[in-house]
Amino acid sequence: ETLEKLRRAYPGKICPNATGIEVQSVSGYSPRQTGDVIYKSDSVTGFICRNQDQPGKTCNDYRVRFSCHPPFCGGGVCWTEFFNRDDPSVTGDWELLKLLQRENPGKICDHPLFIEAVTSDTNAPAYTTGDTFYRFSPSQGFVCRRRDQRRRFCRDYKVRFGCPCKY
Ligand SMILES: [Ca+2]
Repeated sequence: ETLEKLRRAYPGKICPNATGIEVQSVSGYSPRQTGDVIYKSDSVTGFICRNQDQPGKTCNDYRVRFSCHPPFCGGGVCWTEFFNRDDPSVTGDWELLKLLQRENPGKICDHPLFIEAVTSDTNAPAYTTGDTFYRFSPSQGFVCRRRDQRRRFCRDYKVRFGCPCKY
């Protein structure tokens, strides 16, 4: 349950700088109660239990959660609608934050905290398509360039941004 993989599996659900981690086996026991030898458990890496560290058994199945600072905490993140300003027919799919802000005045905050990108036709998360992304960040937006792909083509994506709700 590393943060890297959890962020990919749950885009926008974990704050950028978590302050703490809490771990439980799926049956509700702490790692101390299960007796497993834990390889890593912190708010930077996440959680790792390796079978190779357990004498004569395998790791329990664990779930984790993280503590976050405001505005993430307390429902302070509000998502915009999805935007789809470009299609990948020329150089690629360009969904840059600056262009989207200019073309949709008042609809996106100045400094989004999160970005989510999905395919426009099937709503598949961008990280599942196998495309390589030139830009994919809440501060810059999203770009898929055809030249970066082995097959020289990108799927068409739409994006939305997570903003502090007070906006
Ligand atoms: Ca698009």
